Amino acid sequence: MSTSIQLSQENLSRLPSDIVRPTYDRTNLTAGIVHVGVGGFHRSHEAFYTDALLESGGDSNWGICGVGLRDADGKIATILKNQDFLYTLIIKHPDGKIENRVIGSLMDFMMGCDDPEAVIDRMASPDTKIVSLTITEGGYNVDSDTGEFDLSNPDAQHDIENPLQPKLVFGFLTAALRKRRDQGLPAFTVQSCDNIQHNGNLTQKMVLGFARQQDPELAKWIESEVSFPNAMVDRITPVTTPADIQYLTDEFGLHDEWPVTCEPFCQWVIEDNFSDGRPPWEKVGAQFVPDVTPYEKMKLRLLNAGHSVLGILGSIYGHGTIDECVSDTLFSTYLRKFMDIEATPTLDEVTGIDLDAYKDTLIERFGNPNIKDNLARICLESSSKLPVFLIPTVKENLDKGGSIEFAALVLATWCYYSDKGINQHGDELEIVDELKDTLHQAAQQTSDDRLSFLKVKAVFGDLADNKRFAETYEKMVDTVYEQPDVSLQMRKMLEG
Ligand code: CS2
Repeated sequence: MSTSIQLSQENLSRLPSDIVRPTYDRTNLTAGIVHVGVGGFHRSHEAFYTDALLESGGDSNWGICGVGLRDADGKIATILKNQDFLYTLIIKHPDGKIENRVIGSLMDFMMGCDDPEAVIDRMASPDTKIVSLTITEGGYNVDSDTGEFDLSNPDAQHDIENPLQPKLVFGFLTAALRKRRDQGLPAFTVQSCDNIQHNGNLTQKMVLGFARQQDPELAKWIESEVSFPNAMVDRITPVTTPADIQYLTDEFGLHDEWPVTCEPFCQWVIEDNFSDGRPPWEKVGAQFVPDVTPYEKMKLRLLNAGHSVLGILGSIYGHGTIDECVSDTLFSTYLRKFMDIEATPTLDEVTGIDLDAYKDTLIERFGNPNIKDNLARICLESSSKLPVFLIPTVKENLDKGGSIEFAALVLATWCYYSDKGINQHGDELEIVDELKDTLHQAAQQTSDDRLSFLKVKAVFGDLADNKRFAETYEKMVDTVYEQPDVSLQMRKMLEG
């Protein structure tokens, strides 16, 4: 196609007819939601549900104002502004079918690091009913020793002293809630959309941990007035690639600088606990339940842990993406066995969900050949993920005498991965992890002390003190260091 159309509100009517686009009046939207952390996941999930709701005739008070708090968010801010906050969601089905939808629910974007007071005012505005967050597991500023708010973080100290110039999200929320209280306005809901067990409870704990240091009176008000609903969120959203951008240009002559790709599957299970109203997301497929616990446990321990199992073992073996792993029968059998004998026995019954069917669907989703979900994304920040996805399963199985071998091989392989930084063929791995250096140093001591990696308490807690686990892990470490072709050990375990 020779001429390309820049994605913008004005150009929406010029797009080819097979691109779905918002038909509701975007000029009339009010930001009832302020969202911190506008990455791919927010754009494939909450913004997608909210767009569907607006499209179905929903209340125009539920527009979304995005917020970036880090300098690095400047790029998305600029791109979205140039596109009138529109972007394309490229939904890729396993059979090759692709749905393209321009999403219109985002209506503004603000940078907290450029003008913190403007962001605080926006959150404090009576229009704002919900401040939602996707700040990743690491963004919650948890002290890994105590599980409390980490006061040793210099940014947290800065924020305690400078209430109107915060850097971390907790400072922004606290300052905005102070304004709401002082103006006699109801508190907004703080809604985590991160993939963490009891994400609402954790957010509440961290907000209160911060607020108590800065202003104990306000902390009391927050405790009694602000809702922090727990939720389980799910949609596989790989990192956008230049090929995704090119696809829109080649197929449709559409110029979108930052589209998002995702799978067709989408799930959002939310506890119905909102301080100042909420959108009726149930009209577009979200589920409201009294207790989200069984759903989130199921998702974290099967889907996310499953990803980590493939991510770590697949990286050392030399696979590149999740679909490549599951098309290798050895890997998909290993994954299923891990899910069946280690993860499933730790799960509670989930009303209306057949766990076997859920696992079948997971393997199908992972196998979607059009979602090239890179193992580097899966292994990103493993030190924050594994303590949530995998280690609790190991601990529960140790308590009740269950199987631990399948997970132990993954952790031993992670030690090798952190130590060597290469796969079995000698190719360098792209490791991005806040604790990369600590993990590397600990793993390097393995030849002197085979448990050195397992002794990183911030990640494993006291796992190294468990005799049964330590013995199994040591054996696995020996095997992987002797023979980094992990497929041999995987095969042995499946045959044994
Ligand atoms: C992945 C998740 O980050 C990871 O390791 O398991 O991002 C996963 O794709 C999402 O939670 C799916 O909902």
